[in-house]
Amino acid sequence: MIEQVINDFPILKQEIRGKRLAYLDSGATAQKPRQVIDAISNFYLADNSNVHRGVHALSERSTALYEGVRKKTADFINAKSSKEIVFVKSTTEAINLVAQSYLKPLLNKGDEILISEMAHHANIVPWQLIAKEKGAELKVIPVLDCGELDIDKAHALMTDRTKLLAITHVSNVLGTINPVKELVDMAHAKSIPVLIDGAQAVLHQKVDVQDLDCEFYAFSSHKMYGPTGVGVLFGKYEILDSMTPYQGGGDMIMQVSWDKTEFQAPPTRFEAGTPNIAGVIGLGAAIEYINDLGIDSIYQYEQELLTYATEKLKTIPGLRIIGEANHKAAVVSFVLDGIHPHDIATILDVEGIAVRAGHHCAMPLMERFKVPATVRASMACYNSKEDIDQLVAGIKKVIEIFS
Ligand code: 7TS
Repeated sequence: MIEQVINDFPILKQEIRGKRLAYLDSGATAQKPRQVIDAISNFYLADNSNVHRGVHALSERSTALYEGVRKKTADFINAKSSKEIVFVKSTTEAINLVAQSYLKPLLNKGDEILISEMAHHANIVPWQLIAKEKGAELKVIPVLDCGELDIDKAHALMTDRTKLLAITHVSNVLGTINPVKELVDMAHAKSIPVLIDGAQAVLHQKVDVQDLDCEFYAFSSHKMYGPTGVGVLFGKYEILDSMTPYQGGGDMIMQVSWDKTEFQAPPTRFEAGTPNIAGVIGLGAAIEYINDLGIDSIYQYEQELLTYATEKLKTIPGLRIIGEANHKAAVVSFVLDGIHPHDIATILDVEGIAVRAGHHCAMPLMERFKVPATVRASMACYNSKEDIDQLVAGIKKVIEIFS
């Protein structure tokens, strides 16, 4: 796979500080293949116009392209209909939309929102905001030492006061792939709706929202080889149709008078104002790119890299991997005895290696593992064993410098 793929990512061919670039920070944002960059620039060169507005040819063309990506996105996650796909700016915005338009109106004093200890802040803070406003409470599913969710505790924490389970599909820190289908079934048995944060899942493995049967699924284009500024909220149509928008403006209305406003049907109801049209076109190209490579091949390839990286890293004395779940995506977080993660990342950078060091927007999880931060190497389809070897050599250099 790698020989074919690497040529599609011109950015990866540069040197950083005179060293070969090993980009191991796809968890923060993935690089974009030429196909995505070309789709965006071709849109501006040939098709640019606002959508859903004009009757002129360019507007019809851009509307068709934009709506075409909605269909492509629906097919990508096997949604029943493209009407279940809302374009937003990010996973963060998708979760805020559900918090404000779906859950807040349903929430009463004493109600509970169930999240997990491995949640990204994007799947914590929107719930905290509405819980505070409505006198509701956040309940947290604990993470076991191995980095897996405590499923028994999850079960016990689902009560008749639980109004939503908001769960991470793949942890951006631990790499854990959670048993989301099992959790959805468990929640549904107690009539609890489920939102899945799929920001770190969609680029690594096949997602089928009909099979999962979740009420909502959120993800970001930029983590799956698409541009920044576009996110997707999948919602079951009947639920989207029951929701009142929390942002108003152009395009989302049927009729506006001084007395009242009638809204469009979903998904338009939730897309106030001019959307990120070129970004959505780019997302369409990213989906095509993934489909062409084959998501199952990507999964297999990345699993090989993960195994290779884990084995190599484990041979380094003083290195501790945080997150050793049985079922993991290609993400490895680690700490080194006596060396701060920021120092590690700074020295690795000098060696041409891009990793993220910090709390990864998961501060409660850092507290859980009693570390201030971790170093995270996150992989994608364009990485190779050479990148891992470079990382391992870089870490050995760090240890040498600090010894
Ligand atoms: N959920 C998870 C699991 C994430 O990893 C991220 C971003 C988000 C939500 C938010 O996505 P956004 O596109 O709205 O920002 N995670 C990371 C990361 O791990 N490093 O940088 C961003």
